[in-house]
Amino acid sequence: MKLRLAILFLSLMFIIGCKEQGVQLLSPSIIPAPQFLKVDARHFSIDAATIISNGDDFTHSVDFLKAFLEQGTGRNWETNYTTENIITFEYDGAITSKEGYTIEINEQQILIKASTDTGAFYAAQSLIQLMPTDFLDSKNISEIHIPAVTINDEPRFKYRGMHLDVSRHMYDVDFIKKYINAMAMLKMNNFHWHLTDDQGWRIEIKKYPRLQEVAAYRDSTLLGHYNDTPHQYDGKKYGGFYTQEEVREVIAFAKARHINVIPEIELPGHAQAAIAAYPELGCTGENVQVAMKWGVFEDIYCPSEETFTFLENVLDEVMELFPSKYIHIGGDEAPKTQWKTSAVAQQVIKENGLTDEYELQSYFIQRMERYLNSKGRQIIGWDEILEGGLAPNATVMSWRGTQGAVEAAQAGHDVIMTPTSHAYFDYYQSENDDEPLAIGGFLPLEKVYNFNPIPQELTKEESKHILGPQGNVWTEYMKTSDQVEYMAFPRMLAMSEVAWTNEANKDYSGFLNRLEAFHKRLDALDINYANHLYEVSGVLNDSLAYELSTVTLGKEIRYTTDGTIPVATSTLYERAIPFNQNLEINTTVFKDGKALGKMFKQELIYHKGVGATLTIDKTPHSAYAGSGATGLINGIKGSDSRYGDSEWLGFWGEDLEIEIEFEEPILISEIELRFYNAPGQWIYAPKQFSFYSRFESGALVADKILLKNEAQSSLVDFKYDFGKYNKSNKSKNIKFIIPNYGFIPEGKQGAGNKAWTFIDEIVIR
Ligand code: TNX
Repeated sequence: MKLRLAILFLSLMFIIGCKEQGVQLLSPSIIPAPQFLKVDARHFSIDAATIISNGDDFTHSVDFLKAFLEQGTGRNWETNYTTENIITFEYDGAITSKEGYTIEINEQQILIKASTDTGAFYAAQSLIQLMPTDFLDSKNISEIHIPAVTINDEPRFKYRGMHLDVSRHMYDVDFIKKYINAMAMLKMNNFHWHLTDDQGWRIEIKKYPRLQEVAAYRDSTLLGHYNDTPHQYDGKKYGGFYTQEEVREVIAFAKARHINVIPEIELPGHAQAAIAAYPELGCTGENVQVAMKWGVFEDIYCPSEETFTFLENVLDEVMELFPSKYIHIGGDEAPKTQWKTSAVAQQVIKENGLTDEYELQSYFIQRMERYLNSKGRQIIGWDEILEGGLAPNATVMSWRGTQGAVEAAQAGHDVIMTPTSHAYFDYYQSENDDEPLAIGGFLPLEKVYNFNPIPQELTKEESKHILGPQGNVWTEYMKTSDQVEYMAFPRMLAMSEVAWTNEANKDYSGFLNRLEAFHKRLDALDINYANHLYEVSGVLNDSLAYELSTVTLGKEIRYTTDGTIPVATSTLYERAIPFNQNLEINTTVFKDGKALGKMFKQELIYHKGVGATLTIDKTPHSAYAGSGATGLINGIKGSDSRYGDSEWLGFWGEDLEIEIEFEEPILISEIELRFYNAPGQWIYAPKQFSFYSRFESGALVADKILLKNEAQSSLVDFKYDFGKYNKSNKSKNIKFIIPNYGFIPEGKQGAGNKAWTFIDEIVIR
């Protein structure tokens, strides 16, 4: 399909001003945004006589739309051909994109063209989004007015995925269908079903009944967060599995919505549940339990012939059920400790001339790949499958950043982009303290939206290997489907636009205004989405004034600085608030005199470092760059519970030198340093740091300070008395040398990897 220069008339206003004979038209709020959309003032009205063409080529999409219309209008819809008052589906071979379509609406008809049923289906989805949001709720609609639009559309990426982990927590088949239905609405086409993990095996495999009897259940589940120690458990048996019948039902449901279901059967790691059922699959032969807490476990499959036979048999049943070309075999987070001491593993290493356990992992994956390839399937694996040599035909799912993606694409492998920095919907989406407990991290909607799945390092040719992005929903902290919805929406909407809409046609503020309108649609679908649209965010500008903003149009921001709760008559925010003393700002979004969102509170500490010059000898990791180096002396402390917010800076494995130069020499009495500490997320406060300070007198003072790192809390907030170095001498500068914690010790999450250092406000008093 030839796309003309895309001019997106993406609604700045929710309601188009045009009132035609009393007809109020909604401005289109389609998500993901079509590549080309033009609206004119006319409209088409669906009334009691409107019919639908039987569109021989697209019976399935026609039926889908018909069912929707019948449900909404409460009448039977006839199919026929005429030229007026009709919704017509037409085959158009000139539309070369297999998923592309066009919609042309005028007073007489709605004309949909596509060259495949998939294209016609996406057209139907767009058309549904042009109908009133409460369509399905309001029977007795005598006339439905649809704006006269022209849409030319096709996706940017051919892979548009959502993942769901059903091992850590499990959800009923109805919910899985609801999730798939929402994906289809957003034109996503791959559902990655994470079916097995340490905490539970969730797919019926008839040949191995102990997978159902043992591996599907754990005796107890961790309470609270993994970082809360000592660990406590609920003492309740938890589990279940999807029968093959149910799996078939889900696949058929997805297929009818043009969604492919990719099963994931994890190997060689994340296999503790299977080993609990069949200890002979492990390397120690010892009995283990299905895991009751989260993380990475030592018990992995032993590379014995018995294991390979088991896995091949399991995959035979899986392939019987899933028509998907891709089968995901995991490959992530497989500790090699047990292989090092296992005679069987060492024998396989020797017999196959492998150099170490990493090559053994690669041997393991390649062997599984050969098996699946021989049955006409392709494997997908997490980016660890690059270690020790990539399986020849594997597609890589890049999650630990984008380096794996670059490496794989350059080696000619296909890649799916799911980096933790932009695609992990189990991370917090807001800095509010009352968010439901989550694994950690911080991934606000805007960051998802601004994700560009093509890594900069790739050439145009190499970037053809990037199949597309995927949002991942790991469910350690999502006990219910309501929670899954809260974490997945609206970030799934943002990801759908990342996957579908070309970069040039994306626009975050336009998206937010469409999202605001879309809330009603989500309400109608009974989806428990998170709403952070009516919040205030603040930033300190270069002239040391604090700027407030909110993301949707047509709202007022009101605030107080005396500790009281803002009301409709509090100060209206019009210009940045000067920061020349300690400030406590309380602020809320209002519309028509009513508070919409919750109150946002920000404390600003006017300390002696504010306004000084700060340099760091390293650049923070791009995923955790906060508000840059000056953010360390902007008077704003980072969140005590979200290290990925706009204040914390994250550095991976690097030693740091941070220097603060004061405009005028100052007398320092106390210094406060803050480090984040979250061993579960590989983040460790340093064990020590040193500082140097040059006095006005020319003298230099230096000292080394040991930090107690036994902190059980997420924060190492350290204050020290600087006055003892310096009773009356003013400092011209101060320099901190902060060595990284080093390698993560055995027995901890991420053992053997470099630790992260997270630092935020350096408060100088
Ligand atoms: C890492 S992503 C994992 C999962 C966890 C997730 C939590 C990946 C391949 N492995 O097992 O659930 O982090 O964010």
